[in-house]
Amino acid sequence: MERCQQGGLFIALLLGAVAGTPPARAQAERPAIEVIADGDNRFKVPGQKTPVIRLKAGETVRLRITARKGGEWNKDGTVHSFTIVELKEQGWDLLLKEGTQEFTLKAPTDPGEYKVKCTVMCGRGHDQMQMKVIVTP
Ligand SMILES: [Cu+2]
Repeated sequence: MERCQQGGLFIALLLGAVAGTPPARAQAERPAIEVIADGDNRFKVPGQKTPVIRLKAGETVRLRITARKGGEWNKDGTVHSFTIVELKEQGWDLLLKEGTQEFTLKAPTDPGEYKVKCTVMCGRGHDQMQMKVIVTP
């Protein structure tokens, strides 16, 4: 089953290339998604009252995260994290230093709502430092 799907994907990619629409191009066109892990120990997305990121299942995304330190931080200089616990193995465990960093990640293949949380003891408000990622098919 797995092999069969991969074979199908390969053929689809091949057909895409032949048709002149390389799949990588569509991915590169999406601008980076801005997130702030702020000094008041809240996640923020510019222009949103409640921060939510919406992704398509399996797409490649770039996150540009700006972190500002709260009242506490780790000895190694990590001030917050951007972590989806069930997706840690897939790289969704970003350790944030002060400043702006960019990360390239693959959206989960299972649609649904995922909770992002900060795993660094960042001081007051840390326990509520959460946001959502919504993945659609
Ligand atoms: Cu925290």
